[in-house]
Amino acid sequence: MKAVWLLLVLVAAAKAEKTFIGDQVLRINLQSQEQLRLLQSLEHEEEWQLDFWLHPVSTDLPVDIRVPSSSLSSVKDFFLTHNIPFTIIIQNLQGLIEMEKIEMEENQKKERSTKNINFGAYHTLETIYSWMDTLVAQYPNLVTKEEIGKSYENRPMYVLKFSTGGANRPAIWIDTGIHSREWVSPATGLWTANKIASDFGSDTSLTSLLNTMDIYMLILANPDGYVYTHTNDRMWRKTRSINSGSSCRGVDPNRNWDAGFGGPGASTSPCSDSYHGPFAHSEIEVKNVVDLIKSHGNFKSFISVHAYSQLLMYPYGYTCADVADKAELDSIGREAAQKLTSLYGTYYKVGNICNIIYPASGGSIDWSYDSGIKYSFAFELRDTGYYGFLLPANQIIPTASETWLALKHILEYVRDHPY
Ligand code: BHK
Ligand code: ZN
Repeated sequence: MKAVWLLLVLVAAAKAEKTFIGDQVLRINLQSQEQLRLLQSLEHEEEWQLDFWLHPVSTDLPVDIRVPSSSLSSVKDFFLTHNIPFTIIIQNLQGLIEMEKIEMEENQKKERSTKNINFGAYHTLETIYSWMDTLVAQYPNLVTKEEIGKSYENRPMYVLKFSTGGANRPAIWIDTGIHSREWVSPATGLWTANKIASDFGSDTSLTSLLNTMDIYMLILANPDGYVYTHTNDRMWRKTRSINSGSSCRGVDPNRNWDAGFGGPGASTSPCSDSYHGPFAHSEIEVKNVVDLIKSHGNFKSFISVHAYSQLLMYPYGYTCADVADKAELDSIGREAAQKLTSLYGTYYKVGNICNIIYPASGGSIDWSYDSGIKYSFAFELRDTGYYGFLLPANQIIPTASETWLALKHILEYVRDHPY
C-alpha cells in the first residue's frame, strides 16, 4: 500500500515539473535582411513552440532559440533549406538543468542556516526571505525589511532598505529577478545587499553615500515566477496571473509598465513570453513597485537587473528616439561599464534599449525615466549565450563582484549630481 502511494507521489512530482529532454539552444548569426525577416516570421509560428532567448532584431545580433526536441529536426531542416547557418550553443539543456539542481541541493545540505549562506549558490525564495531577516538582524542600524504588498499568488514582496536615518532622503532603487528564469540576477542582488551592509563604515565612498541617500533593493521582483522556475518550469519568465479567455498564464512584467504600453516589442497574445497584459500595471507585482515609488516621491535613480547579454542600457525601449539626457546617461554608462570590465575583462555594450537590443515597450526603466527619475538604467548580466539563463553557480560571485563596480559608479555619480 505504502509503495503504491509513494509511486503515485513520484509520478505526480515528475509530472509537475517540465522537462527539456532533447531540447537544444541554437544560435543563428544572420547574414542578410531576408534571413532576418524569415527568423522574425518564425516568432509567429506556434506549432514548433520556439522559445526565443534572444529575438531576431538586426543582422548585427545573434538569435538564440530553445528548440523543443519534438521540432528539432523540422527546425534544422528549415535552416538548411534556407541556407541559414546555425550553431548548437546548448547541446543538452536538460543536463545543465539537472546539474544546476544537484548543485543547489548539495549546497542546501551543507548550508543549514542562512547565517552562513553561500553567495556562490542559487537559492529558493524561502531561503532568500529567511536570509533577509538574518541580514536585518546583523545590521539593525542600517537595514530594514519592508513589505510592499503581495504577489498574485499572495506571497509577500520585500524590499531591503539601507538607510542611516533622515526622512524621505533621495533614494536609489535596485530590482532583480523581474524575469524569473534569469537566476543570476537575484543571486547578484543577494551578494550586493550583503556587500552594501558589510562595506558600510569601511568603504568611505559608500559610507558617505549612505549618509545622505537611501538604497532600496527588491531582490525578488517576481516571486511567483521565481518559485515556479524551481518547482515546475525552469524556463518560466513571466508572472503567474490567470489570463481571462486563455489557458496560457502570465504577463511579461517588463512590458506591463505605463510607458508606451502596448507599443512595439510587446505581444497582444497571452501565450507569448512578451505579453503586455490587459492594461498597464495590471500585474500586482508591477503595481506594488509603482505605488511605492510614487508615494516615496524622491527616487533619483532606478536600476533594473536582468540577464543575459552583457549590456548596460538606458531609456528608451518604446521608441528609438533619444532621451533628453542621452549624452549624460551614455557617458555614465560607459564609465560604469569600463569599471566593470576592469575586474575580469568582461565586455559590456552600452546604449539605449531600442538600439542595442530591440524596441520593447512597457519596460520599467522607461516608466521610471518618464516619471522624472533621470538616472534610470538596466543591466543584462553574464553571459553572452554560452550558458544563457543557466549560468553556473560558480560564476555568481565573479558576476556580482564586477557588477558592483559599475553599480557603485552609478551610485556615486547620483550622489554627486543632485537634481
Ligand atoms: C531590458 C530592460 C528594458 C527593456 C528591455 C530589456 C530587455 C529584456 C526584455 O525585457 O526583453 C531582455 C530580457 O528579458 C533578458 O533579460
Ligand atoms: Zn529579463
